[in-house]
Amino acid sequence: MTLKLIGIGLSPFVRKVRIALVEKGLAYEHDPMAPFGVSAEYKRKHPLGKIPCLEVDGRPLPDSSAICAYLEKIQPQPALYPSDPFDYARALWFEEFADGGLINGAAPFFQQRVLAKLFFKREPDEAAVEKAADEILPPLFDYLEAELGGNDYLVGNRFTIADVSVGSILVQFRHGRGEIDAKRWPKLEAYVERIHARPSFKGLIEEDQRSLKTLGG
Ligand SMILES: N[C@@H](CCC(=O)N[C@@H](CS)C(=O)NCC(=O)O)C(=O)O
Repeated sequence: MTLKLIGIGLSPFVRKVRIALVEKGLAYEHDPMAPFGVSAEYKRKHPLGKIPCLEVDGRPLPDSSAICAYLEKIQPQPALYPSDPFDYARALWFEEFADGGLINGAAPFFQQRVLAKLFFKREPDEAAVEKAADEILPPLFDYLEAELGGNDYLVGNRFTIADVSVGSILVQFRHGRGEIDAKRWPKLEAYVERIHARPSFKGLIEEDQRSLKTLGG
């Protein structure tokens, strides 16, 4: 079976899939396509024109959540989804929390402070960053702080797709010089340090840093 992942590594959703691939020890080919002005041919694979898309023996499978669920079926160990029914559903919820909420607070940091300059040759809109920092992120960080409680991980106190999803979005935030106030969110800050230090995250974060340097960031 051949796996080919389409999508630039700087995307948090591509990173999420790559972390799952690394954690599971699955070999794959990588086409680092950026999601700007995508071709009609790509839209036949992913009708929303977004990244990532995984090709399995040439068959397209769009969307990071669908892809990660597929990877779990073909390579069940190490498991990224809990077996307990409630924890399983909570892990899925955190995927949605990351994709449908946290990304809206993290993306302005990356878009304004990294992409604006490197790809769009314009100055960052710091007001958009400030709005994300002051209005969007604090209630979401409060929620994560409370959900972590005394645990090292978000669900069932073991590393799951919840941590892959949330952690990958927070890589974006950090690439955009976002900082979690350790006085206000001490558990979240320690959690992000812990998750980002995992070899799967660390290797990809370092790869991002090299790409950003090459691009001139
Ligand atoms: N729910 C999707 C989100 C994918 C997504 O939003 N990808 C962004 C890049 S980070 C994208 O392709 N944006 C281009 C666009 O929306 O046209 C997933 O999990 O795969």
